[in-house]
Amino acid sequence: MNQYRLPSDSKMLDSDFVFGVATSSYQIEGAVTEGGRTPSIWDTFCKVEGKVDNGDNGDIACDHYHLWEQDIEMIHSLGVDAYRLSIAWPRIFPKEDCVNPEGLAFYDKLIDKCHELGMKVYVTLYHWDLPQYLEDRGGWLNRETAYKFANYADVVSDYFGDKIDVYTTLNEPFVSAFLGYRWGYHAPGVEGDAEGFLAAHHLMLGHGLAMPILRQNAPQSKHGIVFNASPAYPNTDQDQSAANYSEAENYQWFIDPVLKGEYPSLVWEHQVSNRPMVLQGDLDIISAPVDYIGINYYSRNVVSYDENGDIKTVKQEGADHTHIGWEIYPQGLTDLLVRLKARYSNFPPLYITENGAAGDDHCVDGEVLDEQRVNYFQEHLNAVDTAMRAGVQVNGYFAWSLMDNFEWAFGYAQRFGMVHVDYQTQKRTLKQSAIAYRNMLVTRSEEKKNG
Ligand code: IFM
Repeated sequence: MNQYRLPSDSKMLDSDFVFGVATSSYQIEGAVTEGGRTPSIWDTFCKVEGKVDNGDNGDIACDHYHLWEQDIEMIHSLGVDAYRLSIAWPRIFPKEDCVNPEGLAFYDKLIDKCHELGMKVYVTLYHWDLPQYLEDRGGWLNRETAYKFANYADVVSDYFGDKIDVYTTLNEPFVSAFLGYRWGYHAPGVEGDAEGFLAAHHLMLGHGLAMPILRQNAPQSKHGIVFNASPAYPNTDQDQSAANYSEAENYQWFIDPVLKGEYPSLVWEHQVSNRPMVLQGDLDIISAPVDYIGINYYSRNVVSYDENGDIKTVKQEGADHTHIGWEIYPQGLTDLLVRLKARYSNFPPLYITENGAAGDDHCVDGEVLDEQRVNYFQEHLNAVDTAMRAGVQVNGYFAWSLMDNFEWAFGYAQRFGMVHVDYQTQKRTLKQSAIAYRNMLVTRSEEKKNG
């Protein structure tokens, strides 16, 4: 298949539906000691033995800090409407309360280039690279970090204003809080249920504090937040309540405070000894109106209870999995979108801000035949289309990721890119999945031109 196909009457082919690709700063930039940048929690975490596969780190990554211009041109060559990237907080504030003009200038020229080529820019302020000096004072366990985040959002949005088309406060607060401060798989590697919930609350508070500031500084831009979400399914008929709880912790804990101004009672009652300290007024701050919500979808969770009554995920042995071990389940994306619409009557405009598959890809004679990823994208595009036909309004779709990059605790062994990166030479090669995306987008724009 050299082109993804959508039914000709699909609303995804409308001219205002946004197609894009996504990346994040630590995963692609490298140049960790250049341009005035100081360490983030990921620089520190990568040095801890056993935390990242193969001892990998983001020191060089895709060297995007130096190759940004050719990368932006490559993104443009795919025919996308928008590029979703993140800003590295330690490039902007390398030291406490000290703004680094070089950091701002790096993103400024990159954003200018995107605009020059006709692409909109979606910028995430926090995609997990917390300055290490803030972690030294407790990181997201310290309420003060929420205020530091709001200040960082102020500086960035004051500088860029409406030049950034779409601002995202946080990417996947579930992952920052629970993988970083509850289970210890991600930086900073803290383990503890209460810590996880406290970090989650402070992240959400940071989001809420930033919202009015962003609106004030960039009144023409759109402002929102991005959540990862996995629908849950019971392994047996006895496991429905496990599935309900799994969804409550996985995404309702994060979305409910924004859209309902409360934490879901299922989790609140279950986690009595791990409840975060919620001060009066916090939920009003967190529930500030958002212009959109981004949803990142990769797979589903099939769950049951183990012998201790804890919820466990049950691997679907007969099913197809990607290289990272995640089940391929496109129906889950349709189900998720339909469930979100049913749960939140006030759900704002929605974007799929990430969707993609990890492969063990190889470049042979200049070609990367990533058939599984090609099928993955086609099936997930169909899944979005099906949800839209069921009445869910989706405004855009971003493939994760533009190019292979540093996949956190998995290092470079998991390749999520539509573009292959040779880490020895930094050569980029479009995989079949990118070619199929480009061909779909070229056809779409030709049809647009011909009315
Ligand atoms: O690579 C990550 C990304 O940083 C956040 N969402 C999930 C992706 C795949 O794990």
